[in-house]
Amino acid sequence: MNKVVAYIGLGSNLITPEAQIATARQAINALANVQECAFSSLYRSPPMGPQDQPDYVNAVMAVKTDLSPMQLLRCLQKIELDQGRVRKDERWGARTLDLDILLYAEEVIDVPDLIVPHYGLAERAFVVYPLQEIAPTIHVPGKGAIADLVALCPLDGLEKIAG
Ligand code: A4P
Ligand code: MG
Repeated sequence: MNKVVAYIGLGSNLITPEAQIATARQAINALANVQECAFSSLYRSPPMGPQDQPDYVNAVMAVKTDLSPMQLLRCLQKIELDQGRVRKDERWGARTLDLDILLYAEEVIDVPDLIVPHYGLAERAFVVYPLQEIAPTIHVPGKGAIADLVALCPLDGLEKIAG
């Protein structure tokens, strides 16, 4: 299979989020058939959803891979579990690590376990701003050019973490 570029959204708001993101980055790089091409700055933002949880740290990573979208999803879910992710019933609750497939080449995927582009992509400042940082000319299938998505997306308290 040919390699494609996929974009992964990383998020954490528990147990030293910056360290969770760094560990996840290493774990993704350690996957067979996945190589990092770019990694955004880290961004901090207030929680979307329930407000009684800590601020989040988010980043976006571009990888080259010949894993299928579903194989990539299963690998990312294993990394989430390895880093102590506990799935709870509460929607949008606190988590040590959330790994979402934002984009997989130009593909549009809609199967029970996987929706690509990620369903919240265009509305989430903590996704579109870091995505634009590493892919300033990318086109999001069904949504538009990243510059247009950023222009329409309020910052909602998002700030780049220095350093
Ligand atoms: N799934 C479908 N499509 C995808 C995809 N493209 N990538 C399915 C990854 N998973 C995908 O995910 C639920 C199901 O989504 C999985 O079984 C998978 O097959 P999950 O990770 O178990 O649950 P979740 O992450 O709690 O649900 P959800 O709705 O994906 O949460 P979100 O949308 O990821 O939101 N605030 C800030 N500031 N920053 C954040 O990062 N994140 C969340 C979680 C809430 N508030 C936040 C942030
Ligand atoms: Mg998720």
